[in-house]
Amino acid sequence: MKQIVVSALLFVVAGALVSVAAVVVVSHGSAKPNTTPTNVSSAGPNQVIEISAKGGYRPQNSTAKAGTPTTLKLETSGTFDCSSGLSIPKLGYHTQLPSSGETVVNVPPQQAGSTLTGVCSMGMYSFTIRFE
Ligand SMILES: [Cu+2]
Repeated sequence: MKQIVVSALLFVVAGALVSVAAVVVVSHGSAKPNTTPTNVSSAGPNQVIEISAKGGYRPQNSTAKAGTPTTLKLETSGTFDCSSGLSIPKLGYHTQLPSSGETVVNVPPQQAGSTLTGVCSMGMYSFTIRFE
């Protein structure tokens, strides 16, 4: 009888260890994409930054090169919320993005250490691009 209790306990402990191992593996797996900026690419002398708008902006934070002409591509896909009403105050830019499509904003070269912020029409969603 005692032996059954001991083996049941071991079974529970083993199960807990497997769960911990699974959590460690999963968290390591998801850590990588966050550190690699995949939404900024170069196209000849320009750089292209891609941001999607739907219930907010993704990614919320981007890092791009300073002193480089920049093409900002805003992607919408079935976007019917206020993130389609976009302002980039520093550029004096305001637009209503189509519910689905791609909108290009040409951004002149920015100074190192500066940031560019876009906000939705209600000021509740935003994205920030940092130039380095
Ligand atoms: Cu909003």
